[in-house]
Amino acid sequence: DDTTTPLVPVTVLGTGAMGSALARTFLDRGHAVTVWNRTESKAAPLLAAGAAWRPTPAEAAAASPLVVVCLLDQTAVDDVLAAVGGAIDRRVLVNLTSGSPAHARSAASRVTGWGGEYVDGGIMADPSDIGSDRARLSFSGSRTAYDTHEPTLRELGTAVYYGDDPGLAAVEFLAQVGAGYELLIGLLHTLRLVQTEGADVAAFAERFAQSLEDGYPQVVRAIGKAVRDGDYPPDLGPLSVQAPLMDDLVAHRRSLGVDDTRMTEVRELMNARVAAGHGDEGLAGVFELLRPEKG
Ligand code: FVH
Repeated sequence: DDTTTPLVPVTVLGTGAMGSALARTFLDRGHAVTVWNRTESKAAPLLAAGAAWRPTPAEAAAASPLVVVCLLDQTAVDDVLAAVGGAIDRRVLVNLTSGSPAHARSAASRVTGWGGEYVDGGIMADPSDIGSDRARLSFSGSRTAYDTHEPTLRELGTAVYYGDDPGLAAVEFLAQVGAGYELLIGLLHTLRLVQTEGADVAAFAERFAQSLEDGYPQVVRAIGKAVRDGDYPPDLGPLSVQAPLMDDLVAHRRSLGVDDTRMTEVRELMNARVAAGHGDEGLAGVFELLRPEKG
């Protein structure tokens, strides 16, 4: 019926794996889509699917009120922003390229300097997830621009807006991905231990995955609240009980020749907290010893 608001025309700058998935999703939802890519041939499938081509970033940006940028890295974004320049005037630029909070803030000031509005975003998904709720997107920056285009951006996956500071989406992305790698490097070292002891690494990984589903979520939530409040009740038990276990964990890895860097770090932090009189508190209290120091 003609009461529905007309779909926003969208320009996508960068049609690599992810940029193509974004453009195709907008096409599938019925938007008029304009694309530009440094290598024109890579945009061919999208043109065949109905997207319009513009030969320069500026002309492509001028074609739509909503301009989505998805390029390899921050250097690419800087190159393309320079080529867009004043063409972004009175338009919204949504940057979905992975990058640092500082870069998001500098890109935001460039875009607003040209009369545009800037929204930064992080995509936690593979290109094949785009268009489904398996794709998780974080956004930050101009609240009015986000509110205006939220319906369109939500077509890409589940979207969360973190606030006016354009750097907040990158903070969330780097924290989520960073916590994941901190966990997974520890898992990889532990799989080396499991294999060295002659056990089945895949079976162990299956059991560990189960324990991540069962026990860890409430520990993660409890630690978040404890750090927020600066109050550290026992979490995986009191530190006085946890700390002695560390000697076994470190010794076992050392006996197998398995890396014990992180386990030794945990032991030293726990022992320091116990020595400072916090043995009746939880592991979360180790937060007080981590750089940068508070205050
Ligand atoms: N792909 C994924 O699974 C991950 C999931 C999480 C989020 N990332 C981020 O998405 C950004 C783009 O990643 P991508 O997978 O699309 O990367 P490519 O397929 O390699 O496409 C890169 C595009 O960037 C263009 N490009 C590179 N350098 C420049 C430049 N100096 N000037 C202009 N464009 C440039 C490249 O153009 P071309 O090589 O086709 O000419 C592609 O369009 C990324 O931030 C991931 O961290 C994806």
